[in-house]
Amino acid sequence: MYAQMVRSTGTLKSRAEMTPEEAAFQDRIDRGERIEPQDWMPEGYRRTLIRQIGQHAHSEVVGQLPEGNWITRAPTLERKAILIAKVQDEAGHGLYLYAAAETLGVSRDALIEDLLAGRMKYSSIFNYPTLTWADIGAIGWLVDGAAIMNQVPLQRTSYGPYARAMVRICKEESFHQRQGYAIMMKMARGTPEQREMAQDALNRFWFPALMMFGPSDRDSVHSAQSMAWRIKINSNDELRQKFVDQTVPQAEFLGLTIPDPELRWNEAKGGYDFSEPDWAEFHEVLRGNGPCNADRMAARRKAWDEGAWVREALAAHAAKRAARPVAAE
Ligand code: BYC
Repeated sequence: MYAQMVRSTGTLKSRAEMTPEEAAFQDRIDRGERIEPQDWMPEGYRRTLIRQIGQHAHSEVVGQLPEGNWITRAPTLERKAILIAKVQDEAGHGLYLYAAAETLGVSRDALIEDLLAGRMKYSSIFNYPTLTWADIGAIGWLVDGAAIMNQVPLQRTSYGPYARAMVRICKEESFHQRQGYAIMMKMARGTPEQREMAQDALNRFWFPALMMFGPSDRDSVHSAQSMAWRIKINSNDELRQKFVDQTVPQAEFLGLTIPDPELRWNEAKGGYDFSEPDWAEFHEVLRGNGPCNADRMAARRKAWDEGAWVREALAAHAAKRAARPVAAE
């Protein structure tokens, strides 16, 4: 119902083609006003938000799986406590985002059913395995780092509930990024074997992290309309470039090598030139053929099925309370 039906061809409606309501709405966006749930909005705006916020919520929840995999194997008690807190934060982010999506008139159950039926996506990055402890460092450093790059501008997105959810999420993401970088520092300054693990994690996560920003601008289906509506503030390539420019000096500080022979500083543009990710691999992962897609969906289905009795109990309790005479309250 949502994801696959919202297609922008990259051509936007001209002012002359807009209805008076659409033109007034666009004026509000252009003035930088926030849109709130009770306000009139074009159906495409509502559906685009449901798609993006819903996918974002799913990503947070599925994103618990690769890191949750290491909670029982964290090397120290302190690392275990930190990782548990981080994974719990991701569940919280999912909750804020599902709640923001619900303000658009869609239920959380419907969104989850769309995910489980393959009608909605989640971020490609979570279809890669976490093979060593260094991967937990690389995820915090690169994956949360990429997430922050994408989400800081979204604090200024046009839809109020989404923008407000982002404020809190970004605060927590910066802690996540730092804990990942702290793990990488420890590993990079450790034994030769630990250093090798850190480099190997960077080698495996670098290009998947670049894919998190979405296809290149020339292939992005939704960017033009989403940017006109300020659902997105920056294009996919702009954010990818900023991420590379920010991350290369961090890798240098660690003494690690970014696995890209084409990476070099471009004085004229004031940023790095770098290789694009393998877009064929990206599309394969989106089609469900990444290394962990089947495992991730199986885990989500199991959690949904095993939680059915909790949902039923909560619904029964709420119905009982609603039926109770007011005087008895
Ligand atoms: N993975 O027209 P485009 C986290 C899809 S979680 C999968 O450029 P758009 C974290 C896209 O959906 C981070 N699919 O799309 C959690 C579209 O397909 P549909 C999650 C992708 O929406 C736990 C098609 O490709 N962050 O931080 O304008 C632990 C064409 O793309 C991906 C968010 O969700 C991808 N990487 O731009 C640690 C941020 N890229 O929907 C960390 C909010 C593209 O037509 N979302 N697709 O079937 C966004 O900013 C935008 O949705 C995107 C894509 C930049 C991701």
